Amino acid sequence: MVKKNKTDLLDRYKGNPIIELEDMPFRCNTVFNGSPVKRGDEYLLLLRVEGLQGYSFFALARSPDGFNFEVEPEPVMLPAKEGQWARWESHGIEDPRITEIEGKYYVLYTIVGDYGHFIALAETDDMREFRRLGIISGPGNKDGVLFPNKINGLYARLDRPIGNDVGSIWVSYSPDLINWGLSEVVLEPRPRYWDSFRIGASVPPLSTKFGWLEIYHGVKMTSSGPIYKTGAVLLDREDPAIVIGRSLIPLLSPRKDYERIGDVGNVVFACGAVVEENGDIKMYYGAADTAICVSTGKINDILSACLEEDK
Ligand code: BMA
Repeated sequence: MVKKNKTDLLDRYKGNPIIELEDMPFRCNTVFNGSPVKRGDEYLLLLRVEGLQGYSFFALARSPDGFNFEVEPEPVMLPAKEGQWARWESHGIEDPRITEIEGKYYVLYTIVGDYGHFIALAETDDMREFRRLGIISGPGNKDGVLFPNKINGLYARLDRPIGNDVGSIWVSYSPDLINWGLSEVVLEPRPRYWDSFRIGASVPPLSTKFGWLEIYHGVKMTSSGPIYKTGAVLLDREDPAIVIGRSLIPLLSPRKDYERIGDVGNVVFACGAVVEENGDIKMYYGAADTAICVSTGKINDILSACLEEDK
Protein backbone atom coordinates (compact mmCIF):
# COMPACT_ATOMS: atom_id res chain seq x y z
CA MET A 1 0.00 0.00 0.00
CA VAL A 2 1.29 3.47 -0.82
CA LYS A 3 1.36 5.48 2.38
CA LYS A 4 0.47 9.12 1.98
CA ASN A 5 0.73 10.95 5.24
CA LYS A 6 0.46 14.70 4.85
CA THR A 7 0.24 15.29 8.59
CA ASP A 8 3.29 17.56 8.61
CA LEU A 9 3.33 20.77 6.63
CA LEU A 10 6.94 20.27 5.56
CA ASP A 11 8.08 17.19 3.63
CA ARG A 12 11.01 15.16 4.86
CA TYR A 13 13.76 14.54 2.32
CA LYS A 14 13.74 10.83 1.48
CA GLY A 15 17.48 10.55 2.06
CA ASN A 16 17.27 11.76 5.69
CA PRO A 17 19.34 11.92 7.78
CA ILE A 18 21.64 13.81 5.43
CA ILE A 19 24.58 13.86 7.87
CA GLU A 20 25.04 11.34 10.66
CA LEU A 21 27.90 9.94 12.69
CA GLU A 22 29.07 7.61 9.91
CA ASP A 23 29.54 10.64 7.60
CA MET A 24 31.89 12.41 9.98
CA PRO A 25 35.57 12.38 9.00
CA PHE A 26 36.72 12.54 12.63
CA ARG A 27 35.70 10.78 15.83
CA CYS A 28 32.78 12.48 17.60
CA ASN A 29 29.59 11.68 19.50
CA THR A 30 26.84 13.37 17.47
CA VAL A 31 26.24 15.98 14.74
CA PHE A 32 23.09 18.16 14.74
CA ASN A 33 21.53 21.66 14.58
CA GLY A 34 23.27 22.91 11.41
CA SER A 35 22.89 26.40 9.93
CA PRO A 36 23.02 26.84 6.12
CA VAL A 37 23.99 29.55 3.66
CA LYS A 38 23.75 29.35 -0.10
CA ARG A 39 26.72 30.99 -1.79
CA GLY A 40 26.40 30.99 -5.58
CA ASP A 41 25.54 27.40 -6.45
CA GLU A 42 27.04 25.94 -3.30
CA TYR A 43 25.35 25.16 0.02
CA LEU A 44 27.45 25.52 3.15
CA LEU A 45 26.23 24.05 6.40
CA LEU A 46 27.82 25.01 9.70
CA LEU A 47 27.34 22.00 11.96
CA ARG A 48 27.15 21.63 15.68
CA VAL A 49 29.22 18.61 16.61
CA GLU A 50 29.36 17.12 20.08
CA GLY A 51 32.75 15.59 20.75
CA LEU A 52 33.21 12.33 22.59
CA GLN A 53 34.43 14.30 25.59
CA GLY A 54 30.91 15.83 25.84
CA TYR A 55 31.07 19.44 24.71
CA SER A 56 30.14 20.99 21.36
CA PHE A 57 32.05 22.78 18.59
CA PHE A 58 31.50 23.60 14.90
CA ALA A 59 32.42 21.88 11.63
CA LEU A 60 31.60 22.69 8.02
CA ALA A 61 29.87 20.68 5.29
CA ARG A 62 29.51 21.55 1.60
CA SER A 63 27.01 20.49 -1.00
CA PRO A 64 26.22 21.20 -4.67
CA ASP A 65 22.47 20.59 -4.23
CA GLY A 66 21.55 21.18 -0.59
CA PHE A 67 20.97 17.47 0.04
CA ASN A 68 24.27 15.65 -0.48
CA PHE A 69 26.90 17.02 1.86
CA GLU A 70 30.59 16.34 2.39
CA VAL A 71 31.99 17.26 5.80
CA GLU A 72 35.40 18.96 5.86
CA PRO A 73 38.14 16.96 7.60
CA GLU A 74 38.81 19.39 10.49
CA PRO A 75 36.48 21.34 12.82
CA VAL A 76 36.27 25.06 11.94
CA MET A 77 35.59 26.59 15.36
CA LEU A 78 36.48 25.18 18.78
CA PRO A 79 35.72 26.58 22.24
CA ALA A 80 38.54 28.96 23.22
CA LYS A 81 41.07 27.24 25.48
CA GLU A 82 42.90 30.41 26.51
CA GLY A 83 42.48 34.18 26.43
CA GLN A 84 39.46 36.31 27.25
CA TRP A 85 36.83 33.90 25.85
CA ALA A 86 38.01 30.70 27.57
CA ARG A 87 35.98 30.85 30.79
CA TRP A 88 32.81 31.70 28.85
CA GLU A 89 33.16 28.77 26.42
CA SER A 90 34.61 26.12 28.72
CA HIS A 91 31.50 23.88 28.34
CA GLY A 92 31.24 24.36 24.60
CA ILE A 93 29.78 26.40 21.75
CA GLU A 94 26.33 25.42 20.45
CA ASP A 95 23.59 26.02 17.88
CA PRO A 96 25.12 28.43 15.32
CA ARG A 97 22.70 30.61 13.33
CA ILE A 98 24.06 32.48 10.33
CA THR A 99 22.68 35.72 8.89
CA GLU A 100 24.13 37.57 5.93
CA ILE A 101 24.00 41.35 6.42
CA GLU A 102 25.38 43.64 3.72
CA GLY A 103 27.60 40.88 2.29
CA LYS A 104 29.03 39.72 5.65
CA TYR A 105 28.21 36.52 7.49
CA TYR A 106 27.38 36.90 11.17
CA VAL A 107 26.97 33.92 13.45
CA LEU A 108 25.01 34.05 16.67
CA TYR A 109 25.72 31.02 18.84
CA THR A 110 25.29 29.87 22.39
CA ILE A 111 28.36 29.84 24.59
CA VAL A 112 28.29 27.67 27.68
CA GLY A 113 30.78 28.36 30.44
CA ASP A 114 31.40 28.99 34.11
CA TYR A 115 28.36 31.27 34.36
CA GLY A 116 25.93 29.36 32.16
CA HIS A 117 24.47 30.21 28.72
CA PHE A 118 24.99 33.46 26.83
CA ILE A 119 24.60 34.52 23.20
CA ALA A 120 27.85 35.36 21.38
CA LEU A 121 28.53 36.96 18.00
CA ALA A 122 31.23 36.10 15.47
CA GLU A 123 31.80 37.13 11.85
CA THR A 124 33.26 35.14 9.00
CA ASP A 125 33.91 35.56 5.28
CA ASP A 126 34.42 31.92 4.40
CA MET A 127 32.94 29.79 7.26
CA ARG A 128 36.45 28.60 8.07
CA GLU A 129 37.88 31.52 10.03
CA PHE A 130 35.71 33.14 12.68
CA ARG A 131 36.40 36.43 14.45
CA ARG A 132 34.74 36.64 17.86
CA LEU A 133 33.08 40.06 18.23
CA GLY A 134 31.52 39.82 21.66
CA ILE A 135 29.16 38.31 24.18
CA ILE A 136 25.91 40.06 23.43
CA SER A 137 23.47 38.91 26.11
CA GLY A 138 23.18 38.54 29.84
CA PRO A 139 23.22 35.08 31.45
CA GLY A 140 20.50 32.51 30.75
CA ASN A 141 19.88 33.63 27.19
CA LYS A 142 20.08 31.53 23.98
CA ASP A 143 18.39 30.98 20.60
CA GLY A 144 19.64 34.29 19.19
CA VAL A 145 18.88 35.07 15.52
CA LEU A 146 19.76 38.26 13.65
CA PHE A 147 17.40 39.93 11.18
CA PRO A 148 19.04 40.30 7.74
CA ASN A 149 18.15 44.03 7.52
CA LYS A 150 18.18 46.95 9.90
CA ILE A 151 14.76 47.96 11.20
CA ASN A 152 14.22 51.70 11.63
CA GLY A 153 17.99 52.21 11.40
CA LEU A 154 18.95 49.60 14.00
CA TYR A 155 20.16 46.01 13.87
CA ALA A 156 17.55 43.67 15.32
CA ARG A 157 17.56 40.22 16.85
CA LEU A 158 15.24 37.70 18.45
CA ASP A 159 16.37 35.75 21.48
CA ARG A 160 15.14 33.66 24.39
CA PRO A 161 15.99 34.97 27.85
CA ILE A 162 14.74 32.70 30.62
CA GLY A 163 12.78 34.90 32.97
CA ASN A 164 10.71 33.51 35.83
CA ASP A 165 11.38 30.02 34.41
CA VAL A 166 9.35 30.82 31.27
CA GLY A 167 11.02 30.74 27.85
CA SER A 168 9.53 33.35 25.50
CA ILE A 169 10.83 35.01 22.33
CA TRP A 170 11.98 38.64 22.67
CA VAL A 171 13.16 41.26 20.19
CA SER A 172 16.06 43.69 20.87
CA TYR A 173 17.80 46.39 18.87
CA SER A 174 21.37 47.63 18.50
CA PRO A 175 23.26 50.43 16.74
CA ASP A 176 26.47 48.36 16.39
CA LEU A 177 25.59 44.64 16.91
CA ILE A 178 27.38 44.69 20.30
CA ASN A 179 25.22 46.90 22.55
CA TRP A 180 21.59 45.76 22.71
CA GLY A 181 18.43 47.14 24.29
CA LEU A 182 14.84 48.34 23.67
CA SER A 183 13.81 44.75 24.42
CA GLU A 184 10.20 43.62 24.14
CA VAL A 185 8.37 40.29 24.35
CA VAL A 186 7.24 39.00 20.96
CA LEU A 187 5.78 35.55 21.56
CA GLU A 188 5.03 33.46 24.62
CA PRO A 189 4.33 29.75 25.15
CA ARG A 190 0.70 28.95 24.32
CA PRO A 191 -1.33 27.03 26.91
CA ARG A 192 -3.06 23.86 25.54
CA TYR A 193 -0.98 23.85 22.33
CA TRP A 194 2.10 21.92 21.15
CA ASP A 195 4.24 24.93 22.18
CA SER A 196 2.84 25.28 25.71
CA PHE A 197 6.02 24.77 27.75
CA ARG A 198 8.79 26.79 26.14
CA ILE A 199 9.55 28.45 22.81
CA GLY A 200 12.63 29.94 21.12
CA ALA A 201 13.66 31.38 17.76
CA SER A 202 15.08 28.78 15.38
CA VAL A 203 15.65 30.13 11.85
CA PRO A 204 16.95 33.70 11.30
CA PRO A 205 13.87 35.75 10.27
CA LEU A 206 12.93 35.47 6.59
CA SER A 207 11.74 38.54 4.71
CA THR A 208 8.39 37.95 2.96
CA LYS A 209 5.84 40.18 1.27
CA PHE A 210 3.63 39.97 4.38
CA GLY A 211 6.31 40.67 6.99
CA TRP A 212 9.01 38.70 8.83
CA LEU A 213 8.51 34.96 8.88
CA GLU A 214 10.06 33.39 11.97
CA ILE A 215 10.34 29.61 12.14
CA TYR A 216 10.62 28.79 15.82
CA HIS A 217 10.73 25.76 18.08
CA GLY A 218 8.07 24.98 20.61
CA VAL A 219 8.19 22.49 23.44
CA LYS A 220 5.41 20.57 25.11
CA MET A 221 6.22 18.84 28.40
CA THR A 222 4.88 15.31 28.82
CA SER A 223 5.17 12.60 31.45
CA SER A 224 8.08 11.13 29.47
CA GLY A 225 9.88 14.43 28.91
CA PRO A 226 9.81 17.31 26.41
CA ILE A 227 8.74 17.09 22.74
CA TYR A 228 10.41 19.66 20.44
CA LYS A 229 8.42 20.71 17.36
CA THR A 230 8.80 23.44 14.74
CA GLY A 231 6.27 26.19 14.12
CA ALA A 232 5.98 29.56 12.39
CA VAL A 233 4.93 33.09 13.19
CA LEU A 234 4.55 36.16 11.00
CA LEU A 235 5.81 39.44 12.47
CA ASP A 236 5.26 43.04 11.42
CA ARG A 237 7.97 44.37 9.12
CA GLU A 238 8.48 47.69 10.96
CA ASP A 239 7.73 46.48 14.48
CA PRO A 240 8.46 42.77 14.91
CA ALA A 241 6.96 42.80 18.42
CA ILE A 242 3.59 42.86 16.61
CA VAL A 243 2.39 39.35 15.72
CA ILE A 244 0.39 39.23 12.49
CA GLY A 245 -0.31 35.50 12.69
CA ARG A 246 0.94 32.33 14.37
CA SER A 247 0.60 28.81 13.01
CA LEU A 248 -1.88 26.77 14.99
CA ILE A 249 -0.21 23.54 13.98
CA PRO A 250 3.49 22.64 13.84
CA LEU A 251 5.38 22.61 10.53
CA LEU A 252 7.24 19.51 11.63
CA SER A 253 6.92 17.13 14.60
CA PRO A 254 9.20 14.24 15.57
CA ARG A 255 7.73 11.10 13.93
CA LYS A 256 10.51 9.15 12.25
CA ASP A 257 12.76 6.85 14.25
CA TYR A 258 15.71 9.17 13.61
CA GLU A 259 13.74 12.02 15.26
CA ARG A 260 12.37 9.88 18.09
CA ILE A 261 15.51 8.00 19.08
CA GLY A 262 18.90 9.50 19.86
CA ASP A 263 20.82 11.25 22.62
CA VAL A 264 17.74 13.44 23.20
CA GLY A 265 14.65 11.74 21.76
CA ASN A 266 11.57 13.45 20.29
CA VAL A 267 13.44 16.47 18.95
CA VAL A 268 13.28 18.32 15.64
CA PHE A 269 15.32 21.50 16.07
CA ALA A 270 16.05 23.89 13.19
CA CYS A 271 18.87 26.44 13.10
CA GLY A 272 18.44 27.73 9.56
CA ALA A 273 16.81 27.50 6.15
CA VAL A 274 17.50 28.37 2.53
CA VAL A 275 14.73 29.99 0.48
CA GLU A 276 15.13 29.37 -3.24
CA GLU A 277 14.13 31.91 -5.88
CA ASN A 278 10.92 30.00 -6.67
CA GLY A 279 9.73 30.20 -3.04
CA ASP A 280 10.74 26.65 -2.06
CA ILE A 281 12.30 26.34 1.37
CA LYS A 282 14.87 23.87 2.62
CA MET A 283 14.79 23.77 6.39
CA TYR A 284 17.76 22.08 8.07
CA TYR A 285 17.19 20.53 11.46
CA GLY A 286 18.80 18.41 14.09
CA ALA A 287 16.99 15.12 14.73
CA ALA A 288 17.06 13.76 18.30
CA ASP A 289 20.28 15.74 18.90
CA THR A 290 22.04 13.00 16.92
CA ALA A 291 21.83 13.64 13.16
CA ILE A 292 21.12 16.35 10.59
CA CYS A 293 18.06 16.26 8.35
CA VAL A 294 16.38 18.51 5.81
CA SER A 295 12.72 19.11 5.07
CA THR A 296 11.21 21.02 2.18
CA GLY A 297 8.09 23.05 1.54
CA LYS A 298 6.70 26.25 0.08
CA ILE A 299 7.02 29.61 1.81
CA ASN A 300 3.45 30.40 0.71
CA ASP A 301 2.08 27.33 2.52
CA ILE A 302 3.88 28.36 5.69
CA LEU A 303 2.50 31.90 5.39
CA SER A 304 -1.02 30.49 4.90
CA ALA A 305 -0.57 28.38 8.04
CA CYS A 306 0.38 31.55 9.96
CA LEU A 307 -2.72 33.35 8.74
CA GLU A 308 -5.19 30.52 9.31
CA GLU A 309 -7.83 31.32 11.93
CA ASP A 310 -8.60 29.08 14.90
CA LYS A 311 -12.06 27.57 14.26
C1 BMA B 1 17.64 23.08 23.32
C2 BMA B 1 19.01 23.37 22.74
C3 BMA B 1 19.27 22.55 21.51
C4 BMA B 1 18.84 21.11 21.63
C5 BMA B 1 17.45 21.02 22.24
C6 BMA B 1 16.98 19.59 22.46
O1 BMA B 1 17.49 23.68 24.56
O2 BMA B 1 19.98 23.08 23.71
O3 BMA B 1 20.64 22.59 21.21
O4 BMA B 1 18.83 20.54 20.36
O5 BMA B 1 17.43 21.71 23.46
O6 BMA B 1 17.85 18.90 23.33
